[in-house]
Amino acid sequence: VFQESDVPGLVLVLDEQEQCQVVSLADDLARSVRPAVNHDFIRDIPAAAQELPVRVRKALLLMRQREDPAFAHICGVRVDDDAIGPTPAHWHDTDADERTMREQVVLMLFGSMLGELFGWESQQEGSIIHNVLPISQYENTQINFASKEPIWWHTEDAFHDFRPDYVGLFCLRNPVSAATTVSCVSEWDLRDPKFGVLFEDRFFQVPDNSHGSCQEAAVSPRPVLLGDRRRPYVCIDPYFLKRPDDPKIAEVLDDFCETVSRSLREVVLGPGEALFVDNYLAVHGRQPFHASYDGKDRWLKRALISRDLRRCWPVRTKASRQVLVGAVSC
Ligand SMILES: O=C(O)CCC(=O)C(=O)O
Ligand SMILES: [Fe+2]
Repeated sequence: VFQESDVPGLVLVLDEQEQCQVVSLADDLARSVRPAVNHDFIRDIPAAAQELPVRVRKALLLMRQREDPAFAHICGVRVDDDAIGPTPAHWHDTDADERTMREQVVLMLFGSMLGELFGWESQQEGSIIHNVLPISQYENTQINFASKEPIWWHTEDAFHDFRPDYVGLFCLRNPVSAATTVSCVSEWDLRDPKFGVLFEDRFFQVPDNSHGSCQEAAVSPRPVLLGDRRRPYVCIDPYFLKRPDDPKIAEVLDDFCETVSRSLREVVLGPGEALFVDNYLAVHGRQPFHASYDGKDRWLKRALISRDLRRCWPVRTKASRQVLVGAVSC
């Protein structure tokens, strides 16, 4: 059924009929939500998603139920480049949000097959759908608004106990073919017993820049690998991980990072393509690219998805069950 590749990911190319089905479903919903996505609307999405093409539902449900594939690349939704208008200069642009309602709805529909969408209070003002676009002020910063600086591969929100189970990206435009990078746990040779130390609670992961500058926030030690030794889950953002004091442990960590980097692949998202990454079974990042700040730059929408928001009750905000306390500001 699917165009299976020889990698631990799945590629699904929608046919003509499926494309129309997705777009008309999204358009109907988008019309009812203008001008802004609100939480009542998001709660209606899972029921509407039952009307997605069966191949899309099967692919994403497979990813959720079997925990394999570790990522899904879904291609074929048409994006009208004129209708979405210029790439905004900042993530906070309500006009741009309105122009891209259809695309946001597609991302929500697809994402809801994997779980519940949520936002962080400390990130893009609690938005459920994020903008990923270059902002000149962050050109050289380790954040998804960067362009000259690569985004080192990472687990999304690795510092947080209630990090997303999946990260969903939907590409609006990518004129310079900047690549998203992905590497999957199943590709890493971790048989060497030395990697056992990575399962121990000894690593200090601080919040990344997207949650504001809280580098000094108190964090408790945690493992980099968890679960079954033969098929572990991963949780690491090396750029924001404190270097272990013990040189032997630091060396194991370096070897681990090298192992991950060796199997890093590039996925170039084109307009209308979505990528869902299992945030426990794969890491992702992005290659650097040239930003022009001319309204035509690369522009993605992003969603964070939890398999179960109920377990996130300790960090629920008053505002909504779907907005969680991220990094505590300092
Ligand atoms: O821009 C991309 O392709 C991915 C960036 C990223 O890591 C993110 O937004 O979480
Ligand atoms: Fe990321």
